Parts: sequence; C-alpha cells; structure tokens
Amino acid sequence: MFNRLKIMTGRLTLTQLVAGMFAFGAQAQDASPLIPRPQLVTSMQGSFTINASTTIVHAAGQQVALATAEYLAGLLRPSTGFPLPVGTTSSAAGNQIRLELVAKDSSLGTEGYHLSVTSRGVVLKAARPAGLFYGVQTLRQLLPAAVEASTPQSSSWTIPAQQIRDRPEYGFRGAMLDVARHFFGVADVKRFIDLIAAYKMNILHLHLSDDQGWRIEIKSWPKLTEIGGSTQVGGGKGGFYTQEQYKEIVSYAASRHVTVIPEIDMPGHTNAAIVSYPELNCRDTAHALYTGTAVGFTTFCTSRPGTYTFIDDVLRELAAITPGPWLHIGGDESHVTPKADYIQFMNKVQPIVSKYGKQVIGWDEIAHADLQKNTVVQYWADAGNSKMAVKKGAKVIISPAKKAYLDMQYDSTTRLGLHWAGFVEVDNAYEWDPATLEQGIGRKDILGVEAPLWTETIITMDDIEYMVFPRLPGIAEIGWTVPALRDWKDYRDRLGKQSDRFRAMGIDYYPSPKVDWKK
Ligand code: IFG
Repeated sequence: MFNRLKIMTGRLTLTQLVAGMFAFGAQAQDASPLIPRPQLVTSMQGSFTINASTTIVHAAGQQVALATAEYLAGLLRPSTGFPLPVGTTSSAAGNQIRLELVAKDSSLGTEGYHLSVTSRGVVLKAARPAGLFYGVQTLRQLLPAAVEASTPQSSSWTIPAQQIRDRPEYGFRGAMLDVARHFFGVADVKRFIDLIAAYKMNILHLHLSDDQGWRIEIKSWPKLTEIGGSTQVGGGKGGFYTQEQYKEIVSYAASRHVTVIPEIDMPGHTNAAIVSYPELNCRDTAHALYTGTAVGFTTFCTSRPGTYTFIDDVLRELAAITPGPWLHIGGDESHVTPKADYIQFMNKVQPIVSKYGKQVIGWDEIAHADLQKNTVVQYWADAGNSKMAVKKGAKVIISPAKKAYLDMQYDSTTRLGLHWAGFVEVDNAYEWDPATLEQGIGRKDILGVEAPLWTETIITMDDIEYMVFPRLPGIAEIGWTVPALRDWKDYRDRLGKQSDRFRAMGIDYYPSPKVDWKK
C-alpha cells in the first residue's frame, strides 16, 4: 500500500495524500473497469443519474470549456435520448454535469483532471482543456456501454459516487497509421482518431510516403500524388490526401486533443517519389510503380543538390499545414544508402526541418547522424541505436516492434499481419515498462510511447480494428498509468469488461483467448 501511495505522492500534494490515505481503504475494486487506470479513485456513498432534466454547464466566461461540453453532449444525446442542453451558470444547481477550468491547480498538469460524482451531480475540473477532454473519456467509461450507441437505449444512466484524481505518466501517447502501403480515406482516419482518443492517446503519426505510395499533395511537385499516389500494395488504386483534406484531418484531430505527426520517409522507402521524379535517384533511371512488400531497395541520391531542393519544398509545404511541433523524416531501412552518405544526408535534412520551425523525429537508425539538440529518436528495432541516441542527448519514443507493433500477428493463426518481430498477444503487448525495457534508456530519456500499425496486410477499417483492438488500450494504459498501478491480472479483468463497450462502438476486435471477455 505504501509503495503505491509513495508512487502516487510523486504527483499529489500532502493534503491529497492524507485524503487519499483515508480514502484508500475505501477504494473499491474499480466498480467501473476504467482503461487507462486512473491515478486515484475514491468510492463514495450514493450515485448520480443522468436524466431528461440534466444540463451540461461550464463556468461563465470559460468559452474554451464550451467545446468539451458540446463534445460531451454529442456523445450522450444519441444514446440517452435526453436533450442535455449546454449552458453556462454560476449556480451550483442540482442535476448538472459541470465542466470547470481551474488554471491555478498545477498539481493536475496540462492533461490531468479531477472528477467528482456525488448524488447532486458531476463536477469535472482541469487546469487545461485537454484535462477536461480526458475527464470526459473517463466519465464516458463510468456510464453503461450502451452510452456508445447511436440510437436511444433504455438504460439507467447511473454513475456510482466517487472522486477521481488523474494525470498521465507520459505526455506523448501515440499510435501510427501507415497510409502508404494501403491508403485509408479521411473518414477512416477520423474513426482511428476517435478510437485512440477514447483511450486518452494524444498523438497520431501518419506514415504518408513509402515505396508503394505517396499520400500527401505537394503543390510544387504534383506528380508525387498523380503518379506516386496512384497505387498501393496489391495493385489497388491507392489514393492521397489533398492539402485541404490533410488540414481537415489535422483539425479533427485537434478537436480530440490529438497532435498529427506527418512522416515523409527518407532516404530509403522512396520508390513512389522516384517513380514520380526519376532525377531523385542517382542513376536517373525511371523506377516502376511498386506494389509488393519488400523493403530497403531504394534511396534518394544523397550527393545531388536537387535532392535537397526537393526535400526543402516538401518539408516547407508540409510544415505550413502541420500545427504540431514535429515532422518525422523516417530514416529506416536505408539498406542501399552507404552509411557515410546516410549520415551526411541526415545532417543536411535536419536543419531543413528546423528552418521551418519544426522538431525532427527519425527512426532509430538516425542515431548514427549528428543529432540536432531537439531531434527525437523513435526506437523500433535496434536498442543499440536508441542507446546511442540517449548518449547523444536525444529523447526517445518507445515503440518496440516486439511489444508495440500492431501489425504483428497475435499468434500463428492470425489471418492478418506479419511476425518478423514475433507473435504479440494481448499480454505481451501489455506486460512491459518503457522505463525498464532496455538498459541505458531510462525514464528521463523517454518522451513517450507509440503503437505503429503497418498496413502491408491491412486493407479495410475492420482489418485495422482487428489488429488495433484489444492491444491499443494496453499501450494507452502504459502511456498514461504509473507502473505501480499496472499489473496484467488487474488489467485483463478490466479489459474483459470493456468488450460490451467495443461492441457498442462497432469495433471489430480480436477476442483474444488470454482474456475472459464479458458476454
Ligand atoms: N519495418 C519497416 C516498416 C514496415 C514494418 C512491418 C519500420 C520502422 C517493418 N520499418 O518498422 O516499413 O515494413 O512490420
């Protein structure tokens, strides 16, 4: 007990600690199987029921809370059938769900929240709008799964009285969608954003270019999409996002407090670009469109000045439509780029990203280059590279293929996915701690965690959901919940109780035999 409290006190004031100690004993088994597990849940007597006269209110003058209030109303109205008007009020009148920004409560950080449910109503407080949004995700899970339905359900919308204080362990909690191997349209990407945001993830890494496809309009180099976007793995018609569509994705993500990180992979994984503009490879030979799944057979011409003019144009246009702080320049599997050329290339490209006001992220091979001071290295396969990055002072994103690659088959019978990094069942994907996974990469070196979904074998949204669920909620919990509050037996129980929620959300999840799925 004290160990847990010690862990928690790292984030709590003494008052909260004392309150927590008295409440700790009262902490029932999470009556609601919340994922990610909150930092401190204190059960109380009584309950609150949402009904036809419930209102959703935000403190007058806090217009930024309005967006979250409207979002909450949008979640609850279809399934409850209640009007749930949104308004402002200074009174503490009953039967309210009240959202309040308390900017001075620094103990909550930028994403924490305090949720109080009593018989009189719900009060959700946060220091920043993101905290309100994450409190709403918790409130959503405190209600019966029927709340996720899109038509009115006859259910009692009752929440047991409780106090929840919560904030994330890592500020970078992400998922990656590879839209290059197989293209996914705006609607699918928006659904993907909704699904990751429901588990408090706040990063969407879009893998926008590869050998099989270029997926983002670049106005100064139009053939990248005209030619490079015209196909995909298996020879299908491919596709791409116009810059307007990309901006639509970015703003939708922002409304769910998700930051988009676009990736243009280079110098390898570049066949689609080279097909479009043969001068990008040193031999000027026109490559053919590629619809297979091999890797490591292409490279930009790193010695040619025109290559860097091209990259400058691409990164300038991409930075201009990307509000987030990062541009991902890939750097993985450049098997036909001589190492010295690769290093020189990365040393030339990083300053281009900085010129446009963004920070670099690269796959772990980039650690061989001279890293700029805020370049971030994404650990995927080579722990040695990632340790080298740490020694050079870089922060690391932890997304190990052997734990977090959502395209890995669950087992040898999984009809989708690959297994070059091994089979990754739900327990493998959960039972690890980023801060102790690799010697030489400690808690202070880690920016956060990310779960990539590569789509060589993934064609539809159902395929995405089958591979992403139920492993993604576990990665989300690893990113959000302190290690002392995480153990597989407890998590497995909570996950099993989420299945009615998955079904209500229409998620085509893999019913892993490792979990006792609530019927
Ligand atoms: N490695 C490649 C991906 C993809 C993946 C499939 C990285 C960084 C294998 N690079 O993962 O392009 O092919 O599991």
